[in-house]
Amino acid sequence: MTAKTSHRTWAEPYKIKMVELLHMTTRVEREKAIRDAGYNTFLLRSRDVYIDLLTDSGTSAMSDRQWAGLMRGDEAYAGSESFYRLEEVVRQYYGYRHLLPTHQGRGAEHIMSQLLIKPGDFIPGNMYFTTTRLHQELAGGKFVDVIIDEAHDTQSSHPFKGNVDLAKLDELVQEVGADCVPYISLEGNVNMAGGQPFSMENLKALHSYCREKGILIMLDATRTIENAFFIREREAAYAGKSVKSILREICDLTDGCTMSAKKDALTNIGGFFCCNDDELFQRAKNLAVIYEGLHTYGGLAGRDMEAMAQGLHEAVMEEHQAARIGQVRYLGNKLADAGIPIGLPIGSHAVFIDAKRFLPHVEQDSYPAQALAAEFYVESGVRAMERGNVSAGRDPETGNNRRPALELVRLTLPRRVYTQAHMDVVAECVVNVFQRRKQIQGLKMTFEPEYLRFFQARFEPLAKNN
Ligand code: PLI
Repeated sequence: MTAKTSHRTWAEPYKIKMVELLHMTTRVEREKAIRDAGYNTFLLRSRDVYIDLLTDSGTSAMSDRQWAGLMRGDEAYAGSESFYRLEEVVRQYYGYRHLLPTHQGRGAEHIMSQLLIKPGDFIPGNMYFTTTRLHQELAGGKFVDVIIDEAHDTQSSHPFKGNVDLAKLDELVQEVGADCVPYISLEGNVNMAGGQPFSMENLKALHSYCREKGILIMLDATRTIENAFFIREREAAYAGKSVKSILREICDLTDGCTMSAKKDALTNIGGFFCCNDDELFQRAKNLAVIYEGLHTYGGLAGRDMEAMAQGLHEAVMEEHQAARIGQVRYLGNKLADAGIPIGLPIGSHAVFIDAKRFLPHVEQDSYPAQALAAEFYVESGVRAMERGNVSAGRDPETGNNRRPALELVRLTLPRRVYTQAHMDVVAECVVNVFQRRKQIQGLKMTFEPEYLRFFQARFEPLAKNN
């Protein structure tokens, strides 16, 4: 791709019109804040955070056009014009026939799981996502990981660590029968694997396999525009194509999707479910009125749908994706150059720190990634998120911690929010903590909620030499 103007490769294609002031804290204040939060960064108050890299979900900066869209929102209960505008944009970029807005991604996951899964079913997928798997389990299904082995190894530089291992998938289908596999849950830029893409070649092979077996492919489209960017960059046959056309080709090979619009789509709230099948859509609309709202708003205000429609136009822009992914790489490369163990290749939405290699002396049931995220906060007011043993939860059959191969701290970059100087502060923070890593102890869990424990669990430090 040739740059339209001469600028540095990933410089931002926008300028700042309004700023939000940040609150600075002292180390003593942060030590108290993290103690009060039970060493869980989800329980910190945002006013106590300097650089918030907890998540890229709902944290994007909206553009002037999105803010203008808020004024245009049609707040009719039924048949809102904003819905029809959103429907047109989703059809244009994603290509599915039917759109059902939902309050956010998990609302769509709930509806889809209830519609497609019957008790005793198996749902293969390219690695679990927390809310996705929980909804599959609540519907009576069992998730089975069929991602390629390289995805579980932070040091593998495989360009498409989000690929499905078709041999693993076939083994499952042979064992349980295709009738017990309603669909494969295929995520773009797999979050828990470090923001790693699948290739179009892999998706085409998956499509042929699933057509032959009568298994649907349901896409988690949350970060699939970013996946399309990686396909263009890494798959020779797509080098000259646009992100838009690659996104469309991905969707055309799938049967429907769930979407958290709080990521790719640059909005602060929202999601949707899409499908091509008329009968499935009828049933989805009917469930929506119980759990979300009428099918032309699905838990969203008209203005939210306007912001989403405009956000999607901006999200598929080449220069937006170049800046987005460029900024993540800037931070990742700085950390890698300083010898910090990070997940490779650097993903699209976050830099993942390998807590097992950062804190080899902390055993996994003492939650090294949770402890490390708390240390980053105390060091510099940088808020990160654990993506390891706490997030993975317990095996429902044994009740034991799942102890996933990946024990990661995620430094997640909100879209269009922070500057290069902020990234330098984050890198300094991580390097400072790395220098004193031997003094860092693990944690013990003192409160564990029943579902999605990482959001609300509380911890305290293990006594020294424990
Ligand atoms: O947070 P929701 O309900 O809008 O979306 C749930 C969800 C579904 N799929 C994927 C791949 C996600 O990443 C996701 C939410 N992710 C969050 C909140 C995150 O911090 O990564």
